[in-house]
Amino acid sequence: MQDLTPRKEDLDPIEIASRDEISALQLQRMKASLRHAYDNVAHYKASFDAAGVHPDDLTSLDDLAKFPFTTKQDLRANYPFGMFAVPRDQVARVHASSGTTGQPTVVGYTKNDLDMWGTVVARSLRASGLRPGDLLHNAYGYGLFTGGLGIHLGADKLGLTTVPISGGMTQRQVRLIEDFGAKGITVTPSYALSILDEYAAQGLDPRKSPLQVGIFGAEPWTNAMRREIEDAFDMHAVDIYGLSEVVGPGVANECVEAKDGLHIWEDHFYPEIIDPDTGQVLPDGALGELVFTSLTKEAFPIIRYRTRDLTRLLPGTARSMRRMEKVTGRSDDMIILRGVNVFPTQIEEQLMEISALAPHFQLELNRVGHKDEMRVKVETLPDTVELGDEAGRALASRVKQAVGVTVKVDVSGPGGVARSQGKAVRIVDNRPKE
Ligand code: DLL
Repeated sequence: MQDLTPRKEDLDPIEIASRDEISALQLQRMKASLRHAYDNVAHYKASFDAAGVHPDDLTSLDDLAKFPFTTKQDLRANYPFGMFAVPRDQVARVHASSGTTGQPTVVGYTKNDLDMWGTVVARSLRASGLRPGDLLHNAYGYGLFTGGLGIHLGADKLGLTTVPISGGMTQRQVRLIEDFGAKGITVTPSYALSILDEYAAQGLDPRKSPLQVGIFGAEPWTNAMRREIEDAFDMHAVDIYGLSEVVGPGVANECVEAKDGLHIWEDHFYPEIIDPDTGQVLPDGALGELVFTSLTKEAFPIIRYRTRDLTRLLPGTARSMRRMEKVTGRSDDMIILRGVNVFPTQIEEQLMEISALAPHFQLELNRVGHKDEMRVKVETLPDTVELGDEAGRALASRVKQAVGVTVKVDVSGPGGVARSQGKAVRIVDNRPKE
């Protein structure tokens, strides 16, 4: 793998500023953001008033803890444009979540917001090792999802050649990566695996592909998966994080030279970690739920938004800005199986240890009698079909050892597990609704 470390002089100065400078900027911006939300969004005025707090009460960053949280329910209750802080005709763009669990959540951006978003995505792509003039194959979905168009904004800003291929039509993905000579690929890690399969199907060696870096996010993935993908393509794999409610991709990104967690672009997004049960702010280093406050957004300021993503905050390394550890999972995706908490990433880690199994998996939950049962659906590789039973037993035993739950493993042949073209569906819950 080539050294893709960006040059120091190409970084935004704030990325390597002192902590004091970063905190001073954050405080000044946080005051303005709270004031903007309070003055222009009825929901924030009502929720601050109900909690007995006013933007003037914030004199230090720690004072943020006095302000109420914002949840997905608040956004739904204000569907579609009730959380906007500017008149609708100043909103240059809207995006929306898929809304699989009810009403979609709508978010909006002014022209300045789009400019800020482009800046943080450009910073993310540069941290990943891309430079002006490089060719980027952008396979995140274009549309209401923030992935495709968000990456596109940053790619334009950094001066890349962007191939806006979006998701799907996997044969064509491989063809264009090869024909155009893509240096970078932006895609979900699960869809990257489908592209990898397609290399094999076309008889091509992925290690000979022009790709030098993959920038993977929009769903949880493990360091074990990183090793698998890096080895398969002979390229770097870095993690990009974001969510629509905060901006989209580009809230945090790993640096290619360190790959030690994702630097949060703290000059625009202020992170906290809380205890998900009590709402108490936890010290850096503790595992809990990530909460974000936007510092510069105009159309859709967001104050103390509960992401439900579980991680911890760590000090800066390659950049001064704090890092978040790779996300363990969403609290909504936590399975409680006979009293034990299980995240799909824990199963992924064990699966990656078994060389006879492909990296694709799905978890199926069933109610059998009065008990819940989890079936792990996996598949063999083309040349390991006869090792399937043994590999399945090995996986069940590893999961029992490392995670502490008994699972059934269903091993099929190649192609047996449902593929994703975007975010993978890891859990199929067949249990009766209570
Ligand atoms: O997934 C934005 C995005 C697009 C991020 C492309 C990175 C790349 P949403 O659809 O609103 O936005 O989903 C946000 O996805 O709260 C996490 O649960 C999950 N997620 C996003 N990035 C990561 C990541 C986009 N790197 C939700 N690791 C978030 C783990 C991630 N989970």
